Amino acid sequence: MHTHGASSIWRRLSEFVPLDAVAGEAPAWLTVMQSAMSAEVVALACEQSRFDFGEELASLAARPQIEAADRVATCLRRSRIAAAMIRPTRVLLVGRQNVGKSTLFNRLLLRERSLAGPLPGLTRDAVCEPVVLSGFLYELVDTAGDGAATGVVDVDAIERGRRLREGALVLLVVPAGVRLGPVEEDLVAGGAVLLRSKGDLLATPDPVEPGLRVAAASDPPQEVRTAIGEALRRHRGLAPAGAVGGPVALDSRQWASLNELAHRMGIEGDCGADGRSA
Ligand SMILES: Nc1nc2c(ncn2[C@@H]2O[C@H](COP(=O)(O)OP(=O)(O)OP(=O)(O)O)[C@@H](O)[C@H]2O)c(=O)[nH]1
Ligand SMILES: [Mg+2]
Repeated sequence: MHTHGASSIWRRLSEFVPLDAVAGEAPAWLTVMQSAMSAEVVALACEQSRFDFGEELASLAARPQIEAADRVATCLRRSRIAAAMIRPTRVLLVGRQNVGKSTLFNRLLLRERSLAGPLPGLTRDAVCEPVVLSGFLYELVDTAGDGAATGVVDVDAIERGRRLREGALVLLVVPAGVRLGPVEEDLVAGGAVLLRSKGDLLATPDPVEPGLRVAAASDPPQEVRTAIGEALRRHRGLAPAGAVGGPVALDSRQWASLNELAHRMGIEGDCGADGRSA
């Protein structure tokens, strides 16, 4: 929200969030609100402005472990949802040349960022852009297609694309009706999300073909965004984005305290200090 210094709007905002709490060091929820890229993150920041995370942890630490363990586990679960909203997870669009990766990339960004067209090997180097899908933040990467390196295709770019896959979520793009090759089978076995592109080209779509089917070139962009956002969310086992119903860790300091408490209680705190899921 841009208030452009309009004091009346700023005063109205205080009805939703306690702006008088802003004196001194900026609280974590305010930093989150200032950099919010989606309505879901604003809802989360508003909700968190009403909790005191430090107090919550202190009260949990003071309870007998048997009582506190459940609440710490719940706090971790909620904190992971919050982390996925405010810290980007890298998602790579991977697949053979000409399968429609860049077309899909542009639809998800709602602008023509990557060059797309019928010539195979058009994308020669990775292009990264932030995008919010279903309320969760991603760093979306359009990569050079896998295929025979010809004079047109830059082998180094293909290699750079492969390196970017380390630790990233892979969205494997295979046209509808096309059988998966061994490389693609391996990617799916390794946890890639399978996406069937060019769904409009199949006269009679196979209802049992695995993978989410889209026609990025012709489907309304919002439908494509929702379908892919929800597929990623389900794949990651995340509850819907937005307010989470209780205090959560929002920055690296809060995450470190939460992980330390979880560790002391013998609970799996599988998030790093930066809030990323392991
Ligand atoms: N019919 C149809 N054509 C599509 C669709 N999506 C992409 N295409 C076409 O497929 C061709 C290749 O699209 P790109 O998005 O450039 O494919 P790419 O996978 O990025 O290709 P490389 O960069 O070579 O790896 C273009 O002519 C697109 O218009 C679709 O949903 N339906
Ligand atoms: Mg491309």
